[in-house]
Amino acid sequence: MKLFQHVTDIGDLHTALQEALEVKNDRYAWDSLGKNKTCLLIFFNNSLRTRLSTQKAAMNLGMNVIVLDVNQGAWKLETERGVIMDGDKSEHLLEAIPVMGCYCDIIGVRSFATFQNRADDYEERILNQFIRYSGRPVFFMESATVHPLQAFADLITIEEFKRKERPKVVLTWAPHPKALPQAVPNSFAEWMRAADVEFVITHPEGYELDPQFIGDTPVDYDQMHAFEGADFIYAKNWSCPGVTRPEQYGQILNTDRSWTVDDRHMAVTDNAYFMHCLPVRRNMIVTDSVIEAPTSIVIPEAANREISAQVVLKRMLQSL
Ligand code: AN0
Ligand code: CP
Repeated sequence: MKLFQHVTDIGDLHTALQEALEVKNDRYAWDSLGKNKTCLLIFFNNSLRTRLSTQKAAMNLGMNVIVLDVNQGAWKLETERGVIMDGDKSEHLLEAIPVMGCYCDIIGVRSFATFQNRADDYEERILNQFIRYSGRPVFFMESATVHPLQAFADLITIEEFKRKERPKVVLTWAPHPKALPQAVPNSFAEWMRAADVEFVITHPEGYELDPQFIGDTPVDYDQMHAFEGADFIYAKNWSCPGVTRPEQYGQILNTDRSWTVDDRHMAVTDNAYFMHCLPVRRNMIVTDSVIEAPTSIVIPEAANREISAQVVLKRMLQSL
């Protein structure tokens, strides 16, 4: 595997889940696969889980790991071509990327949506430059539009906890004080459509996700109705995707706290498990009571980030 961006990059999902299970059963079984191989993790944004779980996954495989926080200690990078660099940016991404490629065998990159312009974010300008100019396999650690390591870990978690063959999985929007990207819901939708689940999305009007990710997934504007009989509730905030009105891209259109997932919501589900990618703002996205309930599986979900990252790194190492 040379690229990990979309669900299609992982190939057959049954095989991938089987491999995830094998890795989870004995995560040190491939500890010489990464000998003398270096994994470089580039962060343009903050992270707790992605940073730690991906390092751990690489170490399980015997790799060396270098982590760079671009905004702490590296030169400020220009990303646009053709700019006269007489401002505060000392280096261009077009030199920085091939240089980074010189020091590693595999590169992971986190670079969130900037919300300045929908087209730029949805074209994945930054990550595509890493793919073109690094000369290395690239895996996305949350880009402007996708967070595939999260979605893969979410799928592994659903597989582990499901009580019926084809569970009902509901992705629900929930309120948040800051404008957040659509990467997590986009990837979650993409992966759930490929999985054997009944998938439903609920959000207030105006928050319609891009059809390239949700396809023909049913969207219910009535949150309580969508929750009925659910086996998994997957909460997440996202800002306006600007599908029909690009000028609204990245805006907060709704702050209605009746969308906060609480016991009233969970009561109409089929004793559903609660999921969230974390970090989560309590009593905005979900109440203390729901996230602390025995049906909350946010911690095992986060633990599976090590497993999804290890499967991806293992496959990349095997195809070097
Ligand atoms: C980010 C987001 O919503 O995309 C990262 C989540 C994994 N969340 C925040 O910035 C709070
Ligand atoms: N879920 C997730 O990606 O968390 P971090 O932003 O802490 O890496």
